[in-house]
Amino acid sequence: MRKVGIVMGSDSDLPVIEKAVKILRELDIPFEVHVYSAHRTPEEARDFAVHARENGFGVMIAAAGMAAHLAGAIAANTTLPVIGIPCKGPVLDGMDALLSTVQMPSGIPVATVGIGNGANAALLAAEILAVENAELAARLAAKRRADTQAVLEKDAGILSRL
Ligand code: RP5
Repeated sequence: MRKVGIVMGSDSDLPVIEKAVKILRELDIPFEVHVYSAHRTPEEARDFAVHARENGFGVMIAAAGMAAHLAGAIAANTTLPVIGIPCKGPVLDGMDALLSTVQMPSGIPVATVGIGNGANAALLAAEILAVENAELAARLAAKRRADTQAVLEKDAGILSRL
């Protein structure tokens, strides 16, 4: 199976990436994680994106906060699908990163998930890889059923919590 390439702009983004990694492990999807910044280590970020396809990656996840150009910088250097995760920073509650990540110019798409939503980034990456992988598609379907069941159990127990 092709790998998911994960980059974060700073190790302070780790709590968001932990949510993604938990799901990738649950679905048995191989991945690599790096701290590369569009601003602080632009050459490393670029090289990772340029060589991603030949290095066995099938989809990229990029998480960054503040002036969050990382996902866009990765997308500019590969035609693999890129999923951006805007991260909450010390000010503006992540709205800065959301707009910086989602407002890409035509021609260089970044599929942006909600602020801090590492889980959805991993699920979307899994869905992309599952297009050509029936076993992974089955694991995804099983996870969807289990997640649905967990909500139904909450429904059944909600009155007892009031
Ligand atoms: C961004 O700036 C990073 O992605 C991080 O979310 C934010 C703050 O970085 P640190 O100052 O915590 O390293 O580039």
